[in-house]
Amino acid sequence: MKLYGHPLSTCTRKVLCTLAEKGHTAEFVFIDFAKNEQKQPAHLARQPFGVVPVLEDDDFGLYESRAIIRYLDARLSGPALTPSNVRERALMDQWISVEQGNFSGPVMKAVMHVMFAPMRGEAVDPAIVAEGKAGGARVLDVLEKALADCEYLAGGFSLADICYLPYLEYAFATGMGEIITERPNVNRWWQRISARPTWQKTIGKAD
Ligand SMILES: N[C@@H](CCC(=O)N[C@@H](CS)C(=O)NCC(=O)O)C(=O)O
Repeated sequence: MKLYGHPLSTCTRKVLCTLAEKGHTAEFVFIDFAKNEQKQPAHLARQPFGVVPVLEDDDFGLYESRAIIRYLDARLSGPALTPSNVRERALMDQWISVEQGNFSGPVMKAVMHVMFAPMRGEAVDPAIVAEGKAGGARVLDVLEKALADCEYLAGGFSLADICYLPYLEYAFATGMGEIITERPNVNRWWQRISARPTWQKTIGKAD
């Protein structure tokens, strides 16, 4: 298998973490954003929207990180990351949809602003940060209740937990960690899932 991606990309990280959880690796093909490689014809032939990641499994190509991690979980040996219980599986899908539809957008808008405004010689705009935090907090308020009496979002550790990890990591890295730490159940969940060796490996903090 080949994975086309960028090690700092949130969507690539979901796939790398899933591979690690399954106990597999893929050949990593670095797509250099600094050279705009994701918008070049060779990559557009794999991913017509000009983004990463892309998975190639022999003659089968697949893009969209959440589709890729579902494919990998079904395709590879290793621990199941999708609950067998039909209601837990439905909950997993619900939380992945909430991540995609409500959480990662506002959080990443603020994260990118904090990371890139100084590089453009611009001041960080507190209003953009506040908006991202408010959007993230709205979802974390809901997760706080959902995590009141369970360790993970959908039964055992699942693809749903993996989907939140990259965005929570960047929230901390850009000074927005309090939206996590001020919610005790969310904070315990974050501590639990981010300590996994597979996540530490994904972000380059462990072998
Ligand atoms: N919905 C897509 C989003 C992919 C995406 O936005 N990837 C970002 C990195 S996380 C990217 O390639 N950005 C480069 C660009 O927009 O030019 C997925 O889940 O795979």
